[in-house]
Amino acid sequence: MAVVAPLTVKDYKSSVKPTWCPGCGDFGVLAATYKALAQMQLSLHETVFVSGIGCSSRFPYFMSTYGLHGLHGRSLPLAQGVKLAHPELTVFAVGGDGDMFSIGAGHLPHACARNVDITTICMDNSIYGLTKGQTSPTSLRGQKTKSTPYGAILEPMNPVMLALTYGASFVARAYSAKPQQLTQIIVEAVKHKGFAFVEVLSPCVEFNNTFNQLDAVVDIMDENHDPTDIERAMHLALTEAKTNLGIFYKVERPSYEQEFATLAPEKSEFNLDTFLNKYE
Ligand SMILES: Cc1ncc(C[n+]2csc(CCOP(=O)(O)OP(=O)(O)O)c2C)c(N)n1
Ligand code: SF4
Repeated sequence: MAVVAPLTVKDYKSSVKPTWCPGCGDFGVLAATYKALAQMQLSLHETVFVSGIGCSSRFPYFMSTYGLHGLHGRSLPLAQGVKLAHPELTVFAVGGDGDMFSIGAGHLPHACARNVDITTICMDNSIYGLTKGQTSPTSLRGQKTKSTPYGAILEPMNPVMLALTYGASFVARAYSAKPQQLTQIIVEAVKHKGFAFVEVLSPCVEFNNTFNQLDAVVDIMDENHDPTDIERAMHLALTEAKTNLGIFYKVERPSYEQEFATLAPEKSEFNLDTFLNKYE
C-alpha cells in the first residue's frame, strides 16, 4: 500500500507571491491559516476560499486550495452557495471589514442565523485599504481618514457583538500578531459544525497602523471563560478598556444542511441535484 506523506505548511502556499504592503497584518492571518490547514490535514482539492473585494480579499490567490474571488460584499452568499452545492467541501469566506460590515452587511445576520457550516474570517483593519484609506464601519470615532479628514463622527460597529446578537453559533476574535492563538481559533472554527465567525484584528500599516495600540490584549481563554455563556460573552464583547481575544461563544446547534435533511427524509442526500431533479 502506498504511503501518503502528510501535507505541510508549504503545500498550502500557492506560487503567487502576496501583493500586500510589507508589514500588513494580513500576512499573519495567511501564515496562521497555512498552519491551521496543515494541522488539520485538510485536502487541497476539498477546501475552498471565497472572498469579496479588498486587499484582504486577495487571500484565495495565495492558497493552493480552490478559490473564488467574488464581488465586493458578496463572499458570504457565494460561500454558502458553494457549501450547499458541495457539502463535502470545507468552505471559508474571507475578506475585510468594509466588505463584510459595509456593502455586504446585509448578508451577515442571515448567515449567522442560517448556520450553514462554513468558516468566516474577517480581517478587520478599521479602514478601506484597497481604495487607499477611507473610513469603514469599524473605524474609531475621531479617526482621521481620506473620507473623514476632520475625524469620524460615528461610533464603530462591534463585529463580535453583532455576530452574537445575530445568533452565530461560533464567535471569536483573534489578532494577526498572536499567530498561535489565531491558528488554534481557526482550527476550532473549522471543526465547529455550523457558521463560525472569526474577527481578526489585522492592522493596515499603510493607512491605519494600530499595531502599537493593540498591546493591551487579553486572552479570555486564559480566564476560564465558559463559551456557552452568552451573557458573559456579550459582556466581554462590550468591554472597552481592553481588547478581549479568544472564543467568546460556541454552542452546538443543527446546521442548515442538517435541518434541511430532516425536512426531506426521502432524499436524505442533500445536494444541488435535490433541487434540480425537482424542477426538471
Ligand atoms: C460594488 C463595489 N463598490 C465599491 C468598490 C470599491 N472598493 C473596493 S475594495 C473596497 C473596500 C475595501 O475595504 P475592506 O473590505 O475593509 O478591505 P481591505 O482592503 O481593507 O482589506 C471598496 C469600497 C468595489 N470594488 N465594488
Ligand atoms: S493598503 Fe493596508 S490593508 Fe492593503 S496591503 Fe497595504 S497594509 Fe495591507
